[in-house]
Amino acid sequence: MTDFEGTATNGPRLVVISNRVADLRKTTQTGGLAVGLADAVKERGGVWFGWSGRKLKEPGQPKVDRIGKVMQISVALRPEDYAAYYIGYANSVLWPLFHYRLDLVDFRQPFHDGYRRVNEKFAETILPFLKPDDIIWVHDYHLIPLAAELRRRGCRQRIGFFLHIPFPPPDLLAAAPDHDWLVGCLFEYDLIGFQTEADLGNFRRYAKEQAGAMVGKDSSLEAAGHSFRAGAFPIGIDVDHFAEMASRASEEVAIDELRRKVLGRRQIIGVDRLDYSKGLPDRFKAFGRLLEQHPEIHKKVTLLQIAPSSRQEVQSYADIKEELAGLSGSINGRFADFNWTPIRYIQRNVPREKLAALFRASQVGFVTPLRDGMNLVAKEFVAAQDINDPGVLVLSQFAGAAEEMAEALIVNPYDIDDMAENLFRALQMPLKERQRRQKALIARIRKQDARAWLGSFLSALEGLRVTDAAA
Ligand code: GDG
Repeated sequence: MTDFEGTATNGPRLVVISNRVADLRKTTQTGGLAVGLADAVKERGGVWFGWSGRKLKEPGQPKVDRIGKVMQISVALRPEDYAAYYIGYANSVLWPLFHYRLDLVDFRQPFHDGYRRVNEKFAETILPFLKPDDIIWVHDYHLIPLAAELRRRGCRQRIGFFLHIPFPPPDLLAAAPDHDWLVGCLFEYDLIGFQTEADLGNFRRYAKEQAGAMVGKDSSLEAAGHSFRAGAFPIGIDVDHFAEMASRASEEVAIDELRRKVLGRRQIIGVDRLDYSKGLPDRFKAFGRLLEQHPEIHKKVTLLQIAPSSRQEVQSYADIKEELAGLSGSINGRFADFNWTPIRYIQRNVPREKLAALFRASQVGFVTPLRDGMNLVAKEFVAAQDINDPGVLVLSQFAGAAEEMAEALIVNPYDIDDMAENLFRALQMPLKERQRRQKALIARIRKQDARAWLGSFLSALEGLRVTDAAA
């Protein structure tokens, strides 16, 4: 153990708990949670606790590292716990369920048991590190029961929870055999944060209609003897930092851009973790439809799709990978020429700096999830644009980001024709209109950036009196 205690720059010490601890030594993170949180925690300081990413038969003691102002504590997981908790309950039950994909939910009792076991282990491990006036901020669907486990062990600190993914409507949630237990666990937090008003509405409806929660005068909720608050806190990005990265174009990207300019060719870009929630097959089909309906733009446009693999041990992720390889092959086979490949599909992780430059060098950002908590890529694309010649964002109505980004071209990701038409519209859009939309979008994402998100959630949590919180 170290004597370092995690220095907080202001207010009580912050203890962040998430499934994985991000590697704070790296300047680039992949995955929304790591991207959203890493900078904020590095700046404020505190403790970050989570799984180290290692699977060991004998996990041993937690590892404690000091990185800048942050004390990072991580534990390994037993392979069987990883299989039941992470691959099983988190990613084969909760992820599909919360993304409205009941067809992909694979509920099994051992998954549920493994999920509880790991949450108990997390609670036991972090408990000795906690100080009485810490505020604890738990992240995401992997750790819903953590507050209950901490409370059972006598923890009376304020505990907040932020759900990075959508919260489904009550009827849909009711398909999970243990839904009342799951939501009951959420009631143990003092503050529950959602990405959007829509998610918050779904949660409040469940709490009132299915769990008999009462609404207090100050709009707090009360259920199962606990009083708690719930709110919408849309996550943002560090806009200036991203814009700055984008304007430092990498040489490779600049050369590729120059080549396209010479050829009079435009680029549509998509960037996603390879996940069935991101709507990739229909996105490829929409690009194919665009080419089918507009032969005049053949050779004048390409789709660059970056989609690094994730969660490959889950069958539905392996399936989508195969489907996409087939689709891009058949669209390219149908339309390509010796000097034009319509879809460039990259399955590797691209460094963040290069991503930023690629966004700036693209004329259309194509972000079409079937369901998404927020979607940071939509915000990154806007942050990266040059106001003198900005690109156009085509955004799914089912991304949480659509609540804040009405000046994007909003599309239905299930409607291939609608997406194809809007791609065409984006490619034709006059400069004045692009600038008007860009100005409105950048102002909004700057106002609701990563710092504002962190600040609003933490001040809401800190604003709760300890006695309220511990009641
Ligand atoms: C969850 C919720 C919510 C992607 N490919 C590469 C790469 N990325 C980066 C993106 C972006 C992040 O990963 C993905 O964030 P998203 O928000 O789009 O999606 P999820 O990973 O599903 O995140 C989501 C988020 O949490 C935050 O609350 O918005 O709704 O599902 O930053 O740029 N980064 C690099 N190389 C890649 O190839 N470097």
